[in-house]
Amino acid sequence: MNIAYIGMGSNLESPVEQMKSASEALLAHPKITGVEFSKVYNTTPVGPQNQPDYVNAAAKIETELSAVELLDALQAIENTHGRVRTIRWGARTLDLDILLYNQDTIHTDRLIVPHKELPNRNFVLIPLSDLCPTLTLPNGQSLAKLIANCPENGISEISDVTL
Ligand code: ROI
Repeated sequence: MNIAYIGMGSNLESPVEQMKSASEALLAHPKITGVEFSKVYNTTPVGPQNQPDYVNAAAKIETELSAVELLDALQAIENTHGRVRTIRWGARTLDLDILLYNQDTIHTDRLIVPHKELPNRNFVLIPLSDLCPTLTLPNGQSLAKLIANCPENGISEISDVTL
């Protein structure tokens, strides 16, 4: 069995509802089990500022899917949520990224794991820390140290929402 961490984000078309529906799709997937969710956060956009705030969270899952099969499964969920790939770093209805897959390092055309921007994004690091505060990356860096060194970006828990 493989353990993966997935980053979840939305800033269009009722982001909280998008995230809830994405979490239901993960829970319902026949080859994804042991699903746990982080807290849910409201976050300031990283990149272009002329877009709505995001809702972000993370999930820990167990799966027999390979990393690329998991990517296919996540993209299928994104597509049923009206995700349209337009401009780089633009607004999106739903983004599901593989952050970590076991302690594997993967570099293919379709997939880079751990996610390249992980160290720069507190909207990913903080939800990961909810799920596993002692987590380390394949290169040995600890989550705690990454969080300490990450650029500041607005993030606040949405305490009345759970996935
Ligand atoms: N900014 C925030 N706060 N949250 C995201 O999920 C997010 N996703 C992105 C970009 C556009 C880089 N900025 C983001 O892809």
